[in-house]
Amino acid sequence: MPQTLDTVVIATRNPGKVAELRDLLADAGVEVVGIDDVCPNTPEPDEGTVSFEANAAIKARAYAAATGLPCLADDSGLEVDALAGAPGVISSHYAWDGQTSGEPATLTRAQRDARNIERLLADLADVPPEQRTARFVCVMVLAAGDDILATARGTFEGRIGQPPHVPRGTHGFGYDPIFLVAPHHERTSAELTPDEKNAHSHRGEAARHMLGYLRLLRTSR
Ligand code: ITT
Repeated sequence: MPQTLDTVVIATRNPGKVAELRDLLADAGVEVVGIDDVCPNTPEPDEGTVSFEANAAIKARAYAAATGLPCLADDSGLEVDALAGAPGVISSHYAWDGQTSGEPATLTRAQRDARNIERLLADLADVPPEQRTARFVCVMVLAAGDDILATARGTFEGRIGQPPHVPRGTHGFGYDPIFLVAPHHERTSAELTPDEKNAHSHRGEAARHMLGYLRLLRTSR
């Protein structure tokens, strides 16, 4: 028998993401719960390095199996054209070439972000502004049991700035302080308010598509 979509588990331990998605999905009449609310001891599944879609599907299926509830997972990262799409799926551990084992265990999230930014700026040191085009990508996958019910993708276009003009801005996380938002490339995404970023970002776009799929799926069940 198909599961109802009255409650959806968000496959993240990041309370900020749960709150953000709870707001975005409220309009679909879905109750959104964090993985820690239903299954606090669920181990994190190993992600691969193939694609955002594959990683999000791995997480969504693993948590759907662990909780017995429909589960929504996201995977995201930064693609830089001059680096053939890198850092891509290894965005969160780019400074260590994607090797989580190479990262010192004592690093805070902010320190890890700073090391990734330093590495990316060094890799792009000789690349002129017009060739520094990049985009954030977010893929969300909704799974029930082993079935993938929906996949949604969002992108956020920009350019990687050059020192000493970047890093700058205090909002956001990750590569935001060096990402100059298209089309004007005047502000970094760390200089956008959270509402401005949500309105334009890869995660906001993917969430809005997913909201549409959830509404459709709920009316067809
Ligand atoms: P969880 O898996 O615990 O949710 P994470 O840090 O791995 O957190 P993501 O998979 O969503 O988060 O993103 C992977 C990396 O891509 C992230 O660590 C950042 O370096 C970068 N990234 C993704 N979205 C970003 C954004 O909106 N702004 C800046 N950097 C971002």
